[in-house]
Order: sequence, then C-alpha cells, then structure tokens
Amino acid sequence: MTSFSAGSSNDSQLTLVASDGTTTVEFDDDNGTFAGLSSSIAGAVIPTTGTYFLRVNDFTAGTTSERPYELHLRVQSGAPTAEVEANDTSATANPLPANGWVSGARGVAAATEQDWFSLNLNAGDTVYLSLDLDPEDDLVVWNGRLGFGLFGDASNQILVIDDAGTGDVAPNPNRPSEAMFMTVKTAGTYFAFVDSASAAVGGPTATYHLSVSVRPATQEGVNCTTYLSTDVPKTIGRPALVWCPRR
Ligand SMILES: [Ca+2]
Ligand SMILES: [Ca+2]
Ligand SMILES: [Ca+2]
Ligand SMILES: [Ca+2]
Repeated sequence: MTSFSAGSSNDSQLTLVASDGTTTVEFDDDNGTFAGLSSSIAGAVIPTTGTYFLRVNDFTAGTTSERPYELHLRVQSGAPTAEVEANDTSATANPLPANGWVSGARGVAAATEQDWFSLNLNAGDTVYLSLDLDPEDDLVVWNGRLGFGLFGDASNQILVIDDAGTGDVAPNPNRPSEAMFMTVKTAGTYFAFVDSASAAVGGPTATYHLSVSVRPATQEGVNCTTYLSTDVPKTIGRPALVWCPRR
C-alpha cells in the first residue's frame, strides 16, 4: 500500500526471498491497487520450513522512494474452504470461514456469475483482501476483479479494483493478483466480492484463492475478529480455546 507516499514515488517492487537470502520465490511489480504501480503477491507457496524474507524496494533504485508504505502479510496453512454456489448476490453470500480463506472459480462466463462472501466487522476494523488468480501456479490465468462493500447511503455500493495483471515480468511473468485494503466506519455485515469486469471471462480454469484478514480497531497483534458479548458477563471455567492472545 503505497498510495499515501509523500516520497517521490509509489512505484514499489515486492520480492519473496527464500531462506538462502538470494533465491526469488515470487516477485511482483505492479499488481497492487490504489496506487496502480504498487505491488501484490498472493498465494506464494512456501516450499520448505525456514526463514523467508520480504524485500520492498522502489522501481528506480537509489533515486526515488516510498515514504511511508504499509506492508500487509498473511500466512495461511492447510487448505482454503471451497465456495458453494449459488453465491451470486449479497443475499446468498457464503459466510467466510474463521481463517478468511476460500477457493472458488468464475465458473461460467456470465455477468451474473459473481461470488459473494460475508463477514461481520466492528467499527474501525481494517480488512486486507488478497486475491490469487492462479492458485495452481500453472500460468493459466484470467483477469479477475476484487470488490468490497457495501457502502453508501442506501448501503448498496461496492468498491471494485481491477488490476490489468499484464505488467508482470521475469522471473514470475504471469501470476496476476489483486490486493485491497479498507477500514470500515461502522459495525455491520460486509462482503468480499470476486468476478470479472468482462462478462466474456469465465470457465473452469478461471480459479482463485481469496484470503481476507481482519486487523481489529484495537490492535491485538494478530489477525482476529473481536466479538462483543450481548449477554451478561459469564465466568469462564477451564478455557478450551484462547482467542487472540494479548502480548
Ligand atoms: Ca511497481
Ligand atoms: Ca463462483
Ligand atoms: Ca457465484
Ligand atoms: Ca484484474
């Protein structure tokens, strides 16, 4: 996220570097959003256990800078939860699982094939949405679009972002992704949204993984959602689960 850079540039580059400190696992130049030349990597698979590195640099070495920028990272383990069609409207949205990680496809080329996912947020929560448009890493790609909503006086407006995904260069020439960030003003049910800007785009290979992370308004140090009790306080006996430990 470089759009608020007061330095001379918002044209970042982002590299995931392997444990040897030199091997590139994945590189991206311009898949980010808000500032069109910002960077996004989604769904990079960690091959072996170890210490990995994220490198942020400016496109033009030594002469321009991003000051400041935000770097959002989410590490997911296991497998995403598959979407369940039909989820083509906010009214039929799939609830996001607790880890915010889902897999899906724009299964047919039709404007009505939209995928909606719901989540509950508290006032001041920030979401980070990361959309991997080639989860198989087979370079069979498609131009997906990512949205978040709903907003507006009638709560019917969705904000979409749609990077062209055409600016990728070696060594990862064609792994498009989308990234989006939003802080919500009011508590409520919100929606993550995946489709394509073109009704002609879609089919069995138009697959994606979507990871939605919640940064609570009160920083907990980890990804989580704070659920406020509407009941009277209860005594916790022997806790079986601990949510969001504070440091
Ligand atoms: Ca860039
Ligand atoms: Ca779908
Ligand atoms: Ca759908
Ligand atoms: Ca796109």
